[in-house]
Amino acid sequence: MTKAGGLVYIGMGSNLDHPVAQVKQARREVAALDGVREEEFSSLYRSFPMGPPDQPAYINAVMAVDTERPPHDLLTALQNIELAHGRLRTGERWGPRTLDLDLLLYGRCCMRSETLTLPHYGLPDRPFVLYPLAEIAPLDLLIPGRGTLGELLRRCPRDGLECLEVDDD
Ligand code: A4P
Ligand code: MG
Repeated sequence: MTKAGGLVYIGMGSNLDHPVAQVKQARREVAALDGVREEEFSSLYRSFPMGPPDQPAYINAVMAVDTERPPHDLLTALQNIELAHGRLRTGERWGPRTLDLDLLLYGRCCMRSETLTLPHYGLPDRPFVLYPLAEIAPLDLLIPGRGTLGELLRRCPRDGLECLEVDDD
């Protein structure tokens, strides 16, 4: 269990080079990290791109893990997985990507450092984060500084978000 208490939630997104396979593979790789145990994994969702519209639809999912690895160390491990998936940082804001792994929540930890903001700044108003999260987390989950997951969800239209499948492999 994290020192901050509670689980760690990781948001996954991909819209290049077989996004469904990218996300499924990333799930296995995160679960195989030292000191990390998978607790839950949401369905896969298809979402309209946030950002430049001339890019493919995204596949998104959320994973819950239990870990004692500290937040920055875990972020580095996630970024290494992104790199292994051929992630290129072109500088285009919200541009297309093979794999994006965001640390959404780390228990009840709140922090803002040069490289890590917790909770993730986009969590409160992104349907492709909130709906998968609500599938695997209780609606009374406290998002530090933002209220409960249920409250955020009520204010967030689905925006065409589509649940693809129950992912049980
Ligand atoms: N960083 C700070 N806090 C965190 C955190 N909690 N988790 C820093 C992960 N990273 C965090 O990220 C930029 C920097 O954020 C990192 O160096 C890290 O130290 P990045 O992955 O290099 O770039 P990015 O992901 O393009 O930037 P940004 O602004 O974080 O984008 P988002 O919020 O990840 O959004 N549309 C749909 N439908 N679905 C998506 O998943 N994703 C994005 C990217 C755009 N449009 C999308 C989706
Ligand atoms: Mg990111």
